[in-house]
Amino acid sequence: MKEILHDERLNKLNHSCAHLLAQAVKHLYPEAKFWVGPVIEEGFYYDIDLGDKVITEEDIPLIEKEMKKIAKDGKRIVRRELSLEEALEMFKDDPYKLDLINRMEKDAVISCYTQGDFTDLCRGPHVDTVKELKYFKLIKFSGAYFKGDAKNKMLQRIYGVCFDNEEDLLEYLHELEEAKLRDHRKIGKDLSIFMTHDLVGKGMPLWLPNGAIIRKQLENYIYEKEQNLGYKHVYTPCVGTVDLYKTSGHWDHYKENMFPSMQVDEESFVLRPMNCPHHMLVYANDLHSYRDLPIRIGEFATDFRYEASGAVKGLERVRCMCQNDAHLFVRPDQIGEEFKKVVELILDVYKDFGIKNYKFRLSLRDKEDKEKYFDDDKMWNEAEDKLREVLNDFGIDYYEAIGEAAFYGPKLDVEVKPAVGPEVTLSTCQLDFLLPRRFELFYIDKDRNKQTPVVIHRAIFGTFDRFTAFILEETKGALPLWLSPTQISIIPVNNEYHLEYAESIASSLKDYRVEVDRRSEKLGYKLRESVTRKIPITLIIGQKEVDNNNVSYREYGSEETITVSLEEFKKILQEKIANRK
Ligand code: TSB
Ligand code: ZN
Repeated sequence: MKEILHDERLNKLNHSCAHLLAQAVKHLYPEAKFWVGPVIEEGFYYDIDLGDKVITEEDIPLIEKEMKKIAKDGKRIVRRELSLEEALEMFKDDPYKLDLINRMEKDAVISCYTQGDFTDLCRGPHVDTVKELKYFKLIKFSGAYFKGDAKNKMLQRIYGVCFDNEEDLLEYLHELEEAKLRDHRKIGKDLSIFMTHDLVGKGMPLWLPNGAIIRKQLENYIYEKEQNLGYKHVYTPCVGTVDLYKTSGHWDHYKENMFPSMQVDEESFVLRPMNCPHHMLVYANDLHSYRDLPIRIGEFATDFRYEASGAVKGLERVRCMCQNDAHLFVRPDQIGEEFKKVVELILDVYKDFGIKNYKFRLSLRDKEDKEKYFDDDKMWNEAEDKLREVLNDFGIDYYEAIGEAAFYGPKLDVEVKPAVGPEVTLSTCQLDFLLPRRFELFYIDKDRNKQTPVVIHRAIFGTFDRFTAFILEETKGALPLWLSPTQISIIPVNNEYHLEYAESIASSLKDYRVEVDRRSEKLGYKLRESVTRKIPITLIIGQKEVDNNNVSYREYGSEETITVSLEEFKKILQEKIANRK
């Protein structure tokens, strides 16, 4: 995809196109008032106050038409610098621009740009004339709260993009279409993987039977890996008392991400946003010697987080999620080794799933943000240095991000790019010197003294929700055999003659998720549907197969039909499953 934000020419074009959009909107809706219209990675948008009017699908072509008309007219784009008084006078009837002017630095240069009958407060830079704006498209629209705050008025946001030539625009639009087809929300619906319902609530997906199969397979897969690495799994409640979260520090540092508390008899509960406090208590339930460490407590744990309603997205960003979580309690001398094992596990899992496009991000605290991060420079410096040291020893490429750490410590996040929208974190591995102290955890060292363990928080899939969303997009819904809800579809060519044999094959494939297509539709129709449903293997059973007592199969994505004995077919299946192909 073209770099819009960081390419000087494209940046200017998109910036000017945002003004063109505003001008066209003003022509069509003279009452319109404009907040901000920045250039973003994918083009530009403008946030517009249209009173009670809500932009609809029908408005977009009209606005675009007006934009084309203005562009053709070819007015020059003229910059003018203003004194503060002039600016205040010029925009005196525009509360949004006044807000911007009043928040400008004292000696900032105030400028405006005029094109024909439209003037906007703006820093620039712009192209010389609107004539240069030829290859643009309005992409989408949505509501957006003024200043991103749900307590404020909802404005109308219109997104667009502008290029230098037609070829680039068409290529971009093509990529956009492709991305929409890959969007897990579409695939999730088409393949009946999950649903949402207003009565359940925003960001609270319901996993349908097909989705439940995928999730179970993922659980089995990672459980087996974790068993082999010495993890012990637990089940703990998805609520805790407010006191639990006060002890952990979440109440002070993570409250805005939590659902409000609820009173039951004398206890005040919260839906848990994280599982660490529960696991700390599990650790504290036993006495531990230095020889017992590391202790690795894992859980597939349901959490609830308050995510802004505009941010929730399919399975990728939800308010009710299930983490593939674990907390590793280690001695200080074990941090490096244990951290390395987690990174190895991440790499191992990514290899199994064929995930190649990802970035490691070292997420550090923002020293100024005293509200989010507990105030202990020594502890932070120690934790951040330790992480850097491990990463450098391990030799993995990473970049650093200030202000992205958890409140209790720095972390290594793995970032991936969804089909639509900005990057998200999948796996995470976090170092924590704080919570063990707050819960007064200890182990007995060689000299029989109490020592505080260090905790490593880690989630390999992140959440089953986000991971499933990602895998659906990576595979475009064509999941590998072992993960696929329906693994094999058996199509009798003619029910009258071939159904019985097809059924007998189905019974001998009881270890697999098999469907017999008994409908009296044409073969071509059934085959097409098997492909639409992205079923990995389709068996076609006709007279030849009945006569020779064998099977003919096609794999998803291939036109080739292969005929083998049933025994041979079973071997092929076993091999594919064993290799997680
Ligand atoms: C790893 N206490 C740690 C844990 O022990 C923790 O909760 N870390 S986290 O906040 O980073 O969350 C773990 C993972 O959950 C993230 O890496 C991300 O992949 C996933 N996640 C976070 N928020 C959401 C959400 N709203 N929807 C779906 N997945 C999410
Ligand atoms: Zn944790």
